[in-house]
Amino acid sequence: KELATRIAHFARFPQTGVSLRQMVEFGQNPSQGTLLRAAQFLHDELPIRLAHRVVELDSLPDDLNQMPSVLRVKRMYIDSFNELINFPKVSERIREAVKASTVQSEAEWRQLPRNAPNMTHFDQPKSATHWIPSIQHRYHYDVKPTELPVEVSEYNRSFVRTLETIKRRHDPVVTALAQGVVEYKKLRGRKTIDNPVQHFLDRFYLSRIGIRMLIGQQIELNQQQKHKDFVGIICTKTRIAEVVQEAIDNARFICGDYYMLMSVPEIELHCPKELEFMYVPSHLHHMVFELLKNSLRAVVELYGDEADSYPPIKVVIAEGNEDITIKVSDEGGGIPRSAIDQVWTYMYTTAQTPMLDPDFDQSDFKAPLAGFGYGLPLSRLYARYFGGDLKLISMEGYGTDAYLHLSRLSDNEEPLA
Ligand code: W6P
Repeated sequence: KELATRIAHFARFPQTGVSLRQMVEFGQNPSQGTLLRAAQFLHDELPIRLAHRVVELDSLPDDLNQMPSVLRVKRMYIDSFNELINFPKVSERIREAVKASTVQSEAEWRQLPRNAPNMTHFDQPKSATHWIPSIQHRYHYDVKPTELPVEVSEYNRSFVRTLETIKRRHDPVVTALAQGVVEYKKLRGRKTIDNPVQHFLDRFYLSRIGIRMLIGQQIELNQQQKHKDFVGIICTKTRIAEVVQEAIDNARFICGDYYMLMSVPEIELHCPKELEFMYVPSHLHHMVFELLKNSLRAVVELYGDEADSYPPIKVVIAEGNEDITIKVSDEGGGIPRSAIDQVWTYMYTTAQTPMLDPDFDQSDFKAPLAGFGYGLPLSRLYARYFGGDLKLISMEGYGTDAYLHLSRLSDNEEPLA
């Protein structure tokens, strides 16, 4: 079919990663012209990423690709793919106008030093990388206050509306795929998922984080900037202590609520004052909140919900050159070493409701203090997305330490499976 050919065509192009630094450099005080360039990049890049996912969904083993929920997810990716490739291209006239408003021409760009990063990508035709030079080097400053045709901002607005539709469409993807895995396990009489499926889900969800990050940035950059330290949804001066303290308050509240506790375990925070770094606050909150819920649960279940007091959970934040590391230590009895791997597998717990997206509106959602569901594996993906990681070390019979590493070197490109 024609659609299948198109998908296959786009899936042959390599995906193009963007680093946190690139997102920030590109997104600072963007003019309508810069936003248009970003739109052009996304207009090329998103169909490529979506097509890769469709191909992967199609090639899931053992009829997992035939589960109704998996087909539903595939349909979402195809619908969004179609919407994007049917979205009009920027007209020659508009493109020329934007080009004229920028300081440097493509010819000038070509004369730049050969060792400029990703220089070689530039000549690769028909891939989204074509737009990347401007993103990577910001050689195309829109400093000339030239009047851009009104069509530029109209195009931007219209493209943002399309992105909003797509983002909303994909809200239920994590839950739907989880449902698909349940259907599969039922059909095959399985209790666990095997490594290939685990790896597929890791790749798939990681890719989803990236797509939503890019879409979120584009939508946000087109709004009026709310706060001076924000570039899209990235905060260039994320005050870690503040975000972590909020996660502490929220986790303790939910814990007390869930277990109906008289006294909720204390959580001590040791953090260098004024420690700031560039990050997405909602991601940070999401990960720390997830770790704290697990620690609280372990402590409360070990000591019982009627205890007068509990051993406190300790959060230590260390600032290195390479990483900022957040350690969460509990004395909740630990996990047997043989069970550690289980923690990272996607086991669907029935109580699970979308606590899964940091950008998902959760205000009306009463969270269960769910156990090992999707929370930890997804948090690890959020950490890895910006070059960090999440590790657990447990002393069975005592407690667990979780290490959340966040890379300070914002040059890490998105990991693209
Ligand atoms: C536990 C199990 C766990 C998972 C993640 C973080 C903390 C903890 N504590 O007992």
